[in-house]
Amino acid sequence: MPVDFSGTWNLISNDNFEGYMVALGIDFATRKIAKMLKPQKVIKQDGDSFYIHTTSTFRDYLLQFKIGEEFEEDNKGLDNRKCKSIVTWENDKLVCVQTGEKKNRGWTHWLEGDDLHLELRCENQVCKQVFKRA
Ligand code: VLP
Repeated sequence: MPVDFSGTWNLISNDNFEGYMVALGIDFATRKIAKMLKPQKVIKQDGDSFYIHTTSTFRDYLLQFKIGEEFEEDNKGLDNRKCKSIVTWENDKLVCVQTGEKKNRGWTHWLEGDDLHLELRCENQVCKQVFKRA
């Protein structure tokens, strides 16, 4: 039985989001707004199919994928760069590699106790987010 990430999750900490956004080329004004946000994630996991909806008062981002199937990701409302993404299991961690213009881009989700963790990577920057169940 794989880990089940399903649920509604609220952000409680966000380490080096600024560095991650700078690496993505997000402009100053957008970064100022974005770093004040407390996004919520709604995750639906059904076998190999995932729905991850990140919502905030400013912008939303919906990602749907199947494990092991590469897809085109548009990052609309984020940095708007297109990339080829693939998500796989590495033990109990969900690992996404986002291949495109930015080197070393991707993210990893895992559960630790009752918390949802997310590491966001771009170039030499790592942002670490923690969410609690709503
Ligand atoms: C862009 C960078 C903030 C900042 C401007 C807009 C959506 C894993 C993965 C699923 C993400 C979240 C990406 C955050 C990048 C912000 C708007 C913030 C709310 O999550 O769960 O896509 O990549």
